[in-house]
Amino acid sequence: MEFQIQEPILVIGLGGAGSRIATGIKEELGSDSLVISHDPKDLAGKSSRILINTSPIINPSAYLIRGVSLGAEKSLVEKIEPYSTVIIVANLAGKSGAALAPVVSQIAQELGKNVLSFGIMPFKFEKDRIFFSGVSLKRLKANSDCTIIIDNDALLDSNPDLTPDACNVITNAALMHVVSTLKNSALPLRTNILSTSKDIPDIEDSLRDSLKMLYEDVPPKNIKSALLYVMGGKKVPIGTLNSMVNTISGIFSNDSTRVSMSVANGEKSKVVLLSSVDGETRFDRYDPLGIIPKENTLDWDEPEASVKIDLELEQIE
Ligand SMILES: Nc1nc2c(ncn2[C@@H]2O[C@H](COP(=O)(O)OP(=O)(O)OP(=O)(O)O)[C@@H](O)[C@H]2O)c(=O)[nH]1
Ligand SMILES: [Mg+2]
Repeated sequence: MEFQIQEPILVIGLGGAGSRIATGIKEELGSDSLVISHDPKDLAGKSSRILINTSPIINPSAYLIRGVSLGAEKSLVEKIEPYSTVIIVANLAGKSGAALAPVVSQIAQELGKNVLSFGIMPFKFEKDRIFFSGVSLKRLKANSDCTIIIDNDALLDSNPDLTPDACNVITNAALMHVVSTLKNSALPLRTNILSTSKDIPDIEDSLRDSLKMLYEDVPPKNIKSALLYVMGGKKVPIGTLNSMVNTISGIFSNDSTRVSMSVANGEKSKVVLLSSVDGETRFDRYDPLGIIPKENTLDWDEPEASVKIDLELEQIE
């Protein structure tokens, strides 16, 4: 089964990075967009937006942002209703994105939309975000037909010399590349991991680095299919392209693993690998209670949130 993209499409950006990337996707696909954040700066200049207003608190917790967003459900439903496909771009490494992704994806799913989501995972050193982003990803996955995970940390792990900013440039470009081919190539349903390399002249080295990044997140036996995008591939000899497909097929060595290739034009040559996975990934370990199956979790239906209540109680010392 493949993910179906049906027009009209709404691209929803959550948080600062989510809003920026969503605007890029909207331009690429010629679709509509909606940006949602608790920070007015993220929404500046955007025509369709929802501000999650936590005032007077200016440094709200992610749970509070989520709690306040529940009050915006009606306007969210109104905005999403007219579309067939919803593409959610959530920066799960940020507060707004991780807080809002479960809420927005749940509404889209309940309205019966085709939901494609992109989730950006934090760097390892962002320790305070790991747990929350893990739980948020689990819910985003459950509410989406297809989820594409971009793991900042895996890229940094396999390229320790990169700065966080350089990592963002690389992963955002890889994400945009997948988006630009959405209309021509099929996406498998389920969870996919996006991996790539930094700019290196040799395309086979780029493939090796992309695989290294992928292995940070998932054991090879859990990889069910792989789509290999070769940017600048029209300048690469056919023999090299062929041997790259053989290399990947050999590594996954599971007869049922499908490998396909899409060659794109481009100045620099580089590999972007989109692998669909089944079973455990590194992100399941971000939430220590994640091993408990859903049916044994009593309060799964509603994501945890805190609400803003101004109790008129005297402070008792
Ligand atoms: N891949 C990628 N990750 C990003 C990008 N921008 C931010 N991040 C990640 O998100 C983390 C938080 O960055 P912020 O700029 O605060 O992101 P934000 O979306 O505004 O998040 P909040 O303000 O917390 O809602 C960074 O440390 C990175 O891990 C981006 O453009 N690409
Ligand atoms: Mg921000």
